[in-house]
Parts: sequence; C-alpha cells; structure tokens
Amino acid sequence: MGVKEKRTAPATAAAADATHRHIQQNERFGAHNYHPLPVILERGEGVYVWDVEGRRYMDMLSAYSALNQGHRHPRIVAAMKEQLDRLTLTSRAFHNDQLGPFVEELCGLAGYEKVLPMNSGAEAVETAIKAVRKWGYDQKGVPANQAEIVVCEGNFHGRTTTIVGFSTEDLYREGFGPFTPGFRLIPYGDVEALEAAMNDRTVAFLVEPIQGEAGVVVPPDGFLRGAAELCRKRGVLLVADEIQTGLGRTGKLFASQWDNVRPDVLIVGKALGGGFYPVSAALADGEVMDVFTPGSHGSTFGGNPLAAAVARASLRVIVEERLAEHAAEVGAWFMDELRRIASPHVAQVRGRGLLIGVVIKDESGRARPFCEALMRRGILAKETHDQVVRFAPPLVVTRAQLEEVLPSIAEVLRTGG
Ligand code: IF1
Repeated sequence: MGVKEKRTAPATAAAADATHRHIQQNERFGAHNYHPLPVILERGEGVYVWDVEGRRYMDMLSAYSALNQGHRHPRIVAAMKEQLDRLTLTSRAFHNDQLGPFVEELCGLAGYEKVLPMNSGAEAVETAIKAVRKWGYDQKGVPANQAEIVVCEGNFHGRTTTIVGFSTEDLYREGFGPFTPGFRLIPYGDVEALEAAMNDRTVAFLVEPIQGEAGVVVPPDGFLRGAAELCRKRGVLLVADEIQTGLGRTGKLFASQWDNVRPDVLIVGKALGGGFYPVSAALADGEVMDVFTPGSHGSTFGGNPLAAAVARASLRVIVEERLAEHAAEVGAWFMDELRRIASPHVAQVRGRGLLIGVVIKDESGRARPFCEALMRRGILAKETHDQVVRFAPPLVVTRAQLEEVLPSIAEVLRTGG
C-alpha cells in the first residue's frame, strides 16, 4: 500500500490504527454517499499526497480536475492568505474590491462580455439553464414555461434534482423524483439526432466537450463543430459544460477550442478554485447574460472576495505556467506510453491532454480492483463507470514524475493487480 517515504516515520501500529479509526468514524457518522478507497490522506503538495501512515501517493485524480494547479500551489496559498487577512465575505448586497478584477480577468481570458460567479459546478449549470430559458422567452419568443434544452445520454452536469432529472445514470436519479421537465436526450456525438430533437421551443444544447464521468468519452471529430453550426442555424444556444474539461485539462485552455468552437454559454468550475475554494461561473455575451436583472438570481457566497482572490491566482497560474500547453505535450506522450503497454486487460486508451481513460475489457472484470492495485503501488486513480481507470494528474506533473510511476501502472495493467 503506497510507497514508504524514507523521510517520514515508517508506518506504526498507531498510524495503522489511525487509518482504521478514521474509516470507522466516517462509517458511523458520515452519510454513505461515497465508497472511497481505504486511504486517509493528511498532506498534499504538487502531484503528491501522503496518508496518515506516512506513505506517499501520486494523485492521478486531481479531485476530478479541481486540482489542475496541483496540491497547495504556493502562489495560490499566498493569494488566499493575503485575502484572509483582509476580507472574506460581504454578500452581493455590497461591492468588494476583488470581484471587479476577477470578472474582468475571467472575461478577458475566456473571451466573453459577462460572467456570473457561483460556487459549485452544479450551481453554474443551473445558472446557465435559467439564463437560456429566460433568453428563450425574452428573445426567441418561446411560449412561457415551454422551453426545451437538448442534453446527451451519458451526461454528467451535477447532482441537483433538476440536473439528475436528465441524467441517464439510474444511480444518480433513482428515488429523487419528481424531476424538472423541458429536457430532451440524444446520443452523445450525434449531430443528426440533435437536429431531429430541435423544434421551435428549443432554446439550448447543453453538452460536455468530452464526457468525463461517462468514462472519458471523446466524441467523433467535428461533433462540437457540427453542433455549433446547427445551433447557429436554428437560433439555439450552445452551452459547453467545461467544469471538468476546462482550464487546461485537455491540452487547450478550453476543450471547445479543439473544434474552434466558441460556445454561446461557457460553464467553468473545479480548477477555477485551484483546489482551495469552490468557485464556478457561467460566461456569455450581453445578449444572454442581460436576462438577469437585479434580484432575479443570486447566491450568498457567489462572487465573494476570498473566492475572487483565489480564482484570480488560480487563473494566473494556469496562464503563466502554461499548464494547457504542458498538458497537451505531456498528455500526448503519456497516452502513447499507456498504449504501448501490452496488456490483455486493456480494451482502449482514450482521452485528450491529461484527461485519460484506460478502458478495461469486460472479461477482465471491473476497474476498481485495478485502482486498488495501483493504490498499493502508490498511485491514486479512480474508476469511472465500472470499466474505466481515469488518469488525470495535476497539470503541473512532469514527464519524469510520470516515468517514475509508469512501470507500476504497466505491471498492474498487465497482471490485473
Ligand atoms: C460527484 C466526475 C462526477 C462535472 C461536470 C458539472 C459537475 C461535475 C462535467 C458538477 C462534477 C464531480 C462531482 C463528483 C464526482 C465528479 C464527477 F465527472 F468528475 F467524475 F460525479 F461525474 N459538470 N463532477 O464533472 O460540479 O457541483 O460537483 O462542483 O458528484 O461525485 P460540482
């Protein structure tokens, strides 16, 4: 389990007991809405984390791409500490001196006229849903309460009841109804199905440029481009959920850029907070964003000065340390190395940049045992949808660091554990 760190005390009985105690504590007092790997993390730095028994792991999940900048990036630590000593929360009843610079910098970086800051990714998705519906009524003349939004099978956009209502994953929706109407499902990657699903009441197409939770599913070349052209032709807004694929993860600042597509609404989150604080946002030009009038939408913490200061530093790190370019280069090399591993258990290696999925053949069982074997070798990866091992390290990972873990990954993929 893990890689014993020479620098830290060897695992002791007391430390082993700590692991057991933490797990028991979570079992007893925590809701059982997750089934985490049996490892208790207590420290993180860059691409590494350490457990309570002093073992080091490479973090290959990055908190589902919320840690693109790595654990505790020093520049973001410094920015957060400085803001902590000044002002943390004002509510939006008043202005604060961090929000203006944040919204201008994010709009400038992403190329949009306006941004509405929120906290969780789901909140930003809900914000986008409200915006496109209201745009449909105000601008497109859709009859009240009849707006439709097209979404894709295999989607993951968050856990609120409106969002899980259009999920195709029973586990995410069972027992949580009744659900919000006004969503139409199409197969992911199918532009013809998108056209067939559109009608005069269609206000938007909500889509992930690469489906993360569905198992790092990359759509056919030109899908997003085709969808964008169709949306433009039919007066339908294209909404890209880049909460997981954005901010450098796939080797471009935004995954939509691989198709030279500028969505009408762009949703970001996760790494916008640099791994320190929940920060999300929906971006659009005035034609859409101006549907919001004072008091028509809001959030207690949305746009707070601490979030804004952290997000400003998080964006600076991504841009100034060229994390997207680095992800493209190292990710391409890493994917090649993974494909070179001769494994009887691997059906496919897919992804883009440093969002990579290794698909395990059905006959080789599920991906979870492979993740457990990786954990024993000091690599924390998470399975998604039973059959896919996701490799998504922080974008600050170096080729040398990946070379160090490749033999262990190869051994696990070859032997199954
Ligand atoms: C969990 C995975 C799941 C997202 C996209 C919106 C959100 C997410 C494309 C909502 C969040 C997280 C949520 C977390 C596990 C993880 C995840 F896809 F990354 F693997 F679940 F599908 N759009 N994804 O990926 O953002 O409200 O969580 O900030 O819910 O278990 P959030």
